[in-house]
Amino acid sequence: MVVERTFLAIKPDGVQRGLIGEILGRFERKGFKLVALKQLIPSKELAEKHYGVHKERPFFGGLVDFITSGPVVAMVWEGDGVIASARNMIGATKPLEALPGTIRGDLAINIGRNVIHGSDGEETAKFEISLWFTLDELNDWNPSDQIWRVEQ
Ligand code: IDP
Ligand code: MG
Repeated sequence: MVVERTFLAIKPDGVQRGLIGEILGRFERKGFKLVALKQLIPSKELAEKHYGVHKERPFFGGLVDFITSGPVVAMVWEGDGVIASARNMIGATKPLEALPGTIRGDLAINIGRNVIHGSDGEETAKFEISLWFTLDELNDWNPSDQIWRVEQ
Protein backbone atom coordinates (compact mmCIF):
# COMPACT_ATOMS: atom_id res chain seq x y z
CA MET A 1 0.00 0.00 0.00
CA VAL A 2 1.47 3.33 -1.09
CA VAL A 3 0.10 6.28 0.81
CA GLU A 4 -0.17 9.24 -1.50
CA ARG A 5 -0.28 12.97 -0.97
CA THR A 6 -1.91 15.53 -3.24
CA PHE A 7 -2.01 19.31 -3.46
CA LEU A 8 -5.42 21.00 -3.50
CA ALA A 9 -6.19 24.71 -3.52
CA ILE A 10 -9.47 26.53 -3.12
CA LYS A 11 -9.19 29.32 -5.67
CA PRO A 12 -10.12 32.97 -4.96
CA ASP A 13 -13.71 32.47 -6.21
CA GLY A 14 -14.26 29.60 -3.76
CA VAL A 15 -12.89 31.69 -0.89
CA GLN A 16 -14.90 34.79 -1.87
CA ARG A 17 -18.10 32.74 -2.21
CA GLY A 18 -17.76 31.27 1.27
CA LEU A 19 -17.20 27.68 0.10
CA ILE A 20 -14.14 26.81 2.22
CA GLY A 21 -16.07 24.84 4.83
CA GLU A 22 -18.17 23.02 2.23
CA ILE A 23 -15.07 21.93 0.31
CA LEU A 24 -12.91 20.96 3.31
CA GLY A 25 -15.87 18.99 4.67
CA ARG A 26 -16.11 16.84 1.57
CA PHE A 27 -12.50 15.65 1.85
CA GLU A 28 -12.77 15.21 5.63
CA ARG A 29 -15.96 13.15 5.32
CA LYS A 30 -14.42 11.03 2.58
CA GLY A 31 -11.76 9.97 5.07
CA PHE A 32 -8.65 11.63 3.69
CA LYS A 33 -6.19 13.16 6.13
CA LEU A 34 -5.33 16.86 6.07
CA VAL A 35 -1.57 17.28 6.56
CA ALA A 36 -1.10 20.95 5.63
CA LEU A 37 -3.36 23.99 5.35
CA LYS A 38 -2.78 27.71 4.87
CA GLN A 39 -4.41 30.77 3.37
CA LEU A 40 -2.26 33.04 1.21
CA ILE A 41 -2.45 35.52 -1.63
CA PRO A 42 -0.13 33.89 -4.17
CA SER A 43 2.64 35.98 -5.71
CA LYS A 44 2.77 36.30 -9.49
CA GLU A 45 5.95 34.21 -9.47
CA LEU A 46 4.26 31.38 -7.55
CA ALA A 47 1.18 31.47 -9.79
CA GLU A 48 3.29 31.42 -12.97
CA LYS A 49 5.30 28.44 -11.71
CA HIS A 50 2.18 26.60 -10.60
CA TYR A 51 0.48 27.04 -13.97
CA GLY A 52 3.75 26.93 -15.97
CA VAL A 53 2.50 24.01 -18.06
CA HIS A 54 -0.18 26.34 -19.48
CA LYS A 55 2.09 29.30 -20.23
CA GLU A 56 1.54 29.20 -23.99
CA ARG A 57 -2.26 29.02 -23.67
CA PRO A 58 -4.36 32.12 -24.44
CA PHE A 59 -5.98 32.06 -20.99
CA PHE A 60 -2.64 32.00 -19.10
CA GLY A 61 -2.44 35.75 -18.33
CA GLY A 62 -6.03 35.89 -17.10
CA LEU A 63 -5.54 32.74 -15.06
CA VAL A 64 -2.48 34.15 -13.29
CA ASP A 65 -4.26 37.49 -12.66
CA PHE A 66 -7.24 35.63 -11.21
CA ILE A 67 -5.28 33.27 -8.96
CA THR A 68 -3.26 36.18 -7.52
CA SER A 69 -6.35 38.38 -7.04
CA GLY A 70 -7.11 37.31 -3.49
CA PRO A 71 -6.68 34.63 -0.85
CA VAL A 72 -6.31 31.01 -1.85
CA VAL A 73 -6.61 28.10 0.62
CA ALA A 74 -3.70 25.75 -0.07
CA MET A 75 -3.81 22.21 1.28
CA VAL A 76 -2.09 18.86 1.24
CA TRP A 77 -4.28 15.79 1.74
CA GLU A 78 -3.04 12.26 2.33
CA GLY A 79 -4.54 8.82 1.83
CA ASP A 80 -4.76 5.76 -0.36
CA GLY A 81 -5.37 6.83 -3.95
CA VAL A 82 -5.96 10.42 -2.93
CA ILE A 83 -4.57 11.95 -6.14
CA ALA A 84 -7.08 10.33 -8.51
CA SER A 85 -9.89 10.31 -5.96
CA ALA A 86 -9.58 14.05 -5.33
CA ARG A 87 -9.68 14.67 -9.10
CA ASN A 88 -12.88 12.59 -9.26
CA MET A 89 -14.37 14.53 -6.36
CA ILE A 90 -13.42 17.82 -8.05
CA GLY A 91 -14.97 16.90 -11.42
CA ALA A 92 -14.30 18.02 -14.99
CA THR A 93 -12.43 21.25 -15.74
CA LYS A 94 -15.55 22.68 -17.43
CA PRO A 95 -18.08 22.96 -14.62
CA LEU A 96 -21.02 22.56 -17.00
CA GLU A 97 -19.61 19.14 -17.93
CA ALA A 98 -18.76 18.17 -14.35
CA LEU A 99 -21.12 15.55 -12.94
CA PRO A 100 -23.54 16.39 -10.15
CA GLY A 101 -22.00 15.26 -6.89
CA THR A 102 -18.59 16.64 -7.81
CA ILE A 103 -17.40 19.96 -6.40
CA ARG A 104 -17.40 21.72 -9.76
CA GLY A 105 -20.62 19.95 -10.80
CA ASP A 106 -22.39 21.17 -7.68
CA LEU A 107 -20.80 24.56 -7.08
CA ALA A 108 -19.61 26.16 -10.34
CA ILE A 109 -20.68 27.12 -13.86
CA ASN A 110 -17.66 28.94 -15.36
CA ILE A 111 -14.40 27.33 -16.53
CA GLY A 112 -12.39 30.37 -15.45
CA ARG A 113 -14.01 30.30 -11.99
CA ASN A 114 -14.08 26.60 -11.22
CA VAL A 115 -13.46 26.89 -7.47
CA ILE A 116 -10.68 24.40 -6.83
CA HIS A 117 -7.38 23.06 -8.13
CA GLY A 118 -6.14 19.48 -7.67
CA SER A 119 -2.87 17.84 -8.75
CA ASP A 120 -3.37 15.61 -11.80
CA GLY A 121 -0.74 12.92 -11.12
CA GLU A 122 2.11 11.73 -8.90
CA GLU A 123 4.81 13.95 -10.39
CA THR A 124 2.56 17.02 -10.44
CA ALA A 125 1.57 16.39 -6.82
CA LYS A 126 5.21 16.23 -5.72
CA PHE A 127 6.07 19.36 -7.66
CA GLU A 128 3.07 21.34 -6.41
CA ILE A 129 3.44 20.31 -2.76
CA SER A 130 7.08 21.43 -2.75
CA LEU A 131 6.17 24.65 -4.61
CA TRP A 132 3.49 25.72 -2.12
CA PHE A 133 4.78 24.27 1.17
CA THR A 134 8.04 23.92 3.06
CA LEU A 135 8.80 20.51 4.57
CA ASP A 136 8.15 21.73 8.12
CA GLU A 137 4.62 22.81 7.14
CA LEU A 138 3.69 19.18 6.37
CA ASN A 139 2.43 17.45 9.50
CA ASP A 140 2.94 13.74 10.09
CA TRP A 141 0.15 12.61 12.38
CA ASN A 142 -2.28 9.75 12.85
CA PRO A 143 -5.97 10.46 13.36
CA SER A 144 -7.34 8.49 16.32
CA ASP A 145 -9.82 6.77 13.97
CA GLN A 146 -7.13 5.83 11.43
CA ILE A 147 -7.94 2.13 11.81
CA TRP A 148 -11.30 2.76 10.08
CA ARG A 149 -9.71 4.47 7.08
CA VAL A 150 -7.17 1.96 5.84
CA GLU A 151 -7.29 -1.53 4.44
CA GLN A 152 -6.86 -4.13 7.19
P1 IDP B 1 -7.76 21.42 -14.20
O1 IDP B 1 -7.85 22.58 -13.21
O2 IDP B 1 -9.05 20.66 -14.26
O3 IDP B 1 -6.54 20.56 -13.98
P2 IDP B 1 -6.36 22.50 -16.53
O4 IDP B 1 -6.62 22.08 -17.94
O5 IDP B 1 -5.08 22.06 -15.87
O6 IDP B 1 -7.63 22.07 -15.66
O7 IDP B 1 -6.42 24.08 -16.50
C1 IDP B 1 -6.03 24.80 -15.36
C2 IDP B 1 -7.04 25.88 -15.08
O8 IDP B 1 -6.98 26.82 -16.13
C3 IDP B 1 -8.50 25.40 -15.05
O9 IDP B 1 -8.89 24.90 -13.79
C4 IDP B 1 -9.23 26.66 -15.40
O10 IDP B 1 -9.40 27.49 -14.25
C5 IDP B 1 -8.28 27.36 -16.35
N1 IDP B 1 -8.65 27.06 -17.75
C6 IDP B 1 -8.44 25.92 -18.44
N2 IDP B 1 -8.91 25.99 -19.68
C7 IDP B 1 -9.43 27.23 -19.79
C8 IDP B 1 -10.09 27.94 -20.86
O11 IDP B 1 -10.27 27.42 -21.96
N3 IDP B 1 -10.49 29.21 -20.56
C9 IDP B 1 -10.30 29.80 -19.36
N4 IDP B 1 -9.69 29.17 -18.33
C10 IDP B 1 -9.26 27.92 -18.54
MG1 MG C 1 -4.51 20.90 -14.26
